[in-house]
Amino acid sequence: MVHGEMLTFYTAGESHGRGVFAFLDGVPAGLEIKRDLIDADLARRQMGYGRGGRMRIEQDTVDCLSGVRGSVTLGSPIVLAVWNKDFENWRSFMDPWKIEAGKELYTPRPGHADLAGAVRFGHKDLRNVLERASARETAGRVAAGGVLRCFLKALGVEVISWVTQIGEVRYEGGYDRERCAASSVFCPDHETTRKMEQAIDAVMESGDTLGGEFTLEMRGLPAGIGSYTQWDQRLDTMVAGHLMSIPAIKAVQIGLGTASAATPGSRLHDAILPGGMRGSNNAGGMRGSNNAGGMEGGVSNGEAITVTCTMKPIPTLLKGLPSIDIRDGSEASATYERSDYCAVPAASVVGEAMLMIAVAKAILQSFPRPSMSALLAAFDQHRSRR
Ligand code: EPS
Repeated sequence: MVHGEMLTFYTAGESHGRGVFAFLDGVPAGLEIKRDLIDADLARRQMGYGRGGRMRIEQDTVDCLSGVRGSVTLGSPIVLAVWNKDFENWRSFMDPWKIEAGKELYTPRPGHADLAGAVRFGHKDLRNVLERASARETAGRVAAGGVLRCFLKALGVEVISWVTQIGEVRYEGGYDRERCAASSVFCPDHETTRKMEQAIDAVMESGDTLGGEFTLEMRGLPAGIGSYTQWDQRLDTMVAGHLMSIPAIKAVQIGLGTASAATPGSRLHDAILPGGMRGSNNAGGMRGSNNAGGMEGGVSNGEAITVTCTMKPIPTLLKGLPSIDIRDGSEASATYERSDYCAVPAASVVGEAMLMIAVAKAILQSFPRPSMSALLAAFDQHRSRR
């Protein structure tokens, strides 16, 4: 557990096991949980042009096994379940007590956890790795993220995301709620959406896969969340770590990110406008620009938190990449397992969840309170501070 951590979050579950589970401890008591909100996030995670056959089997919804009573948190540990419908087709291979042979795998996919995971745990059957390494696990993250969406909403904080790149097709504009919701790839521009779909169609035809990029924005977070006093309490440490943990994410940029390297300091740093101390009232707009992405010195500065994440292409290819048979090291092609062609839109929903988990942890680290009423009172007092 990280130094000073009040909120803990873990997941459990195998891709074709009984279900995917999320464990949250430290959510204050008295928070109203809206099940529809969690289910809406779970449904969005299943969407996106370029998803594979599994999404036609599943209809993910949240089940709550503990910690919530009458839609209100108790302050006790919360366990959420997203049951796998596909388990019925896999029961004889995934049963905890007795399994049949027939689903073993020996040729690791380059880019997947298969080989490195087998070395780590000494598995002789790659099935034992990929069942847990599968991105199916992200359903648990999104379910937990839904609980924290309710938490952040209660504090006046909102998170949005949109897809900014698929393959070589880029979108440079801003966010638009309606147009993003109407897009099959969660990109706010109709013409770019069409080009992104075409890029996905092309890889679907050739049996290839595509990665891309998405942007996250969190509005309404007051200044003063996180800390510069210890490396692991910096808000940027927490945000970057949580987002980097999403399967297939290879880069996380905060604010202007890598473009900061070529921008002189005189143009990069965000001018503090008169009245800038009021950053703590979470209104934003107290700075001439937001190149810092809403964080300075590991502490939120009252502007929007902006993060961009880069996703590599899914490593499961119809035409298996060069690999080996782990039983004797001989040359072989990687096994094809049903998968997605492009999961960037789905990853953007997971990104929202992980950003919400990171920031909720930071809020509860800065303001450790056992109940929502105590936290709201502390937050109100903080916001009115000059
Ligand atoms: C996924 C479920 C998985 C994959 C995909 C994401 O289901 P299945 O293996 O039964 O097809 O579709 O997983 C991966 C892309 C991966 O690399 O493991 C899901 O629910 O998101």
